[in-house]
Amino acid sequence: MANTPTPKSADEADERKGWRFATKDGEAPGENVTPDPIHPEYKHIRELYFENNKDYGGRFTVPTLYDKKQKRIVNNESSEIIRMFYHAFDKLLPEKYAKVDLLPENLKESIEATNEWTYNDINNGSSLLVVLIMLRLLT
Ligand SMILES: N[C@@H](CCC(=O)N[C@@H](CS)C(=O)NCC(=O)O)C(=O)O
Repeated sequence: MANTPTPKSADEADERKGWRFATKDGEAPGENVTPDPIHPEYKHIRELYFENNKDYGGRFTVPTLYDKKQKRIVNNESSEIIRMFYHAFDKLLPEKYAKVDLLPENLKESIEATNEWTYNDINNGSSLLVVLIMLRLLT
């Protein structure tokens, strides 16, 4: 997507502030890495989380689906965002893109099954995998 801010993982210099945006003056590897066009002054994803909730106490995760008009994160759950992308934004797209069906009826069952598997065994299973690798390395 054009003008999509691409958060980079935090490094030690970020003092563990989490995912960061490229900044105008900072290094920005990759042709699609740009500052956040809505808040070019923001350095970290966490600033989006605090924007409407100064007391936010959760994790500062990506992906985040951000509403530019309401200026707020509307969803940060990948399994829900991916389902919204099937059709929720069709009206905003040029016709040639809107008519691309990302959830064709004949593939619906297998797509949903793959989403389920990915969510349970990869997204939420990765912590378990790390623990298993660590146990293996320590024993
Ligand atoms: N429930 C979320 C979790 C997303 C998630 O854990 N994202 C990771 C990157 S893949 C993240 O941003 N981690 C940063 C952190 O936990 O501080 C989803 O699946 O969308």
